[in-house]
Amino acid sequence: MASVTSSAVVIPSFTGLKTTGATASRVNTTLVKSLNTTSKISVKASLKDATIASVAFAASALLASNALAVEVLLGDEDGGLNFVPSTLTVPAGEKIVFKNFKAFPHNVVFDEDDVPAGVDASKISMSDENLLNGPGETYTVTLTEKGTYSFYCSPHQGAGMVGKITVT
Ligand SMILES: [Cu+2]
Repeated sequence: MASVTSSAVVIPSFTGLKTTGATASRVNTTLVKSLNTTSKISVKASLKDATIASVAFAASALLASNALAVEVLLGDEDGGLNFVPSTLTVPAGEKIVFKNFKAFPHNVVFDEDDVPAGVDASKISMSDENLLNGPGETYTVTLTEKGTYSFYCSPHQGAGMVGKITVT
């Protein structure tokens, strides 16, 4: 008795759903068709805008990175204990990003005896205990005083991991 009742309920509601579904999908198709025409145009337009915007963004990001940052790798391609480049010239105020590359841990310490007069080497250096341990870790410094700055990696100074920056 219970099963008869439930199937009697199910059949009409299924039919009803089917009818409604068919009608709805026909309406939907028409709607989608008419929407497609306009949405294609607007998608094209917005894609074009997005492309222009992303090109403009990429260009400004490139300009910004070129103008405001120089990268020095810690460790060379072959795992050698070197800064790459080890000698560089940067304009005053340009960001210098030291980036862990190979054979880490490394750090960046400026030689207190070989920085321009008035510059406190400890303020621009990492501490001896502070090491860059992971790949891609960075230490960023901005030098504003013109002159030459000697720097080294304290764990590898004895192995020749030293460099010189000229700020102009
Ligand atoms: Cu090192």
